[in-house]
Amino acid sequence: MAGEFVVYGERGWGNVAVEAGLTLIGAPYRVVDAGASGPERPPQTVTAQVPVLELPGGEIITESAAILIWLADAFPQARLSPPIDSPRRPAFLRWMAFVSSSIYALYWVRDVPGRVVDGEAAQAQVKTRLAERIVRGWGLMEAGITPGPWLLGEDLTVLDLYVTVVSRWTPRGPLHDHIAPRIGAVVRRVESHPRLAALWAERFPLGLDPDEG
Ligand SMILES: N[C@@H](CCC(=O)N[C@@H](CS)C(=O)NCC(=O)O)C(=O)O
Repeated sequence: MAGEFVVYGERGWGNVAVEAGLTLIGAPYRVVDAGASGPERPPQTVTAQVPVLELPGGEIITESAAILIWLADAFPQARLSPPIDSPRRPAFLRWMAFVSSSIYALYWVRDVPGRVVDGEAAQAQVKTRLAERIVRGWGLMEAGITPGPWLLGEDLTVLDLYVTVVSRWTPRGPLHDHIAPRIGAVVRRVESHPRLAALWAERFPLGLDPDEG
């Protein structure tokens, strides 16, 4: 596919997984700052959230999991997803959807509990409960996969990129060391991937902990 992609997003937010995918694919792209401090979010989206990927032809894709799956399928030579007839395809789709719906989606409330409840005490409780739920989600995934070097075995996929970004949000340290150590080991491998090191340093350095994301 010729032409440039445009990624709308912010440092440390879910769009960094999309940037990682495009980097491994080797496709040309530019990033538009559409985060808290950036200019307006792309008006084409329903939720006004990022990531948003604009294709070279101008079409828009939203939803991080959909974007990553589409990219992997559109560039099969990059081998970033198990092919449709692979025995690993069901697990790939299952965990991509799980990370999106059972973990990532919770941050919309966890980061700003005032979106759903009033009062300091209630908001603190919602924050705690959702943190527990997020931890439980990672625990379920840890128990449900048998990683090789990468989460689905021998080949790195966009699931590894997605999990690396989403699992870096709270509670990163305990999560990677204790709650989901096998996932943590894969995340460290993704973080030190030679073709991604520069991206992580610039777009999601360790120590950057966007409370929203
Ligand atoms: N379901 C969406 C969630 C996207 C999302 O929560 N994005 C965050 C950044 S990581 C965002 O835009 N936050 C700002 C807001 O919700 O206003 C997806 O998977 O792409």
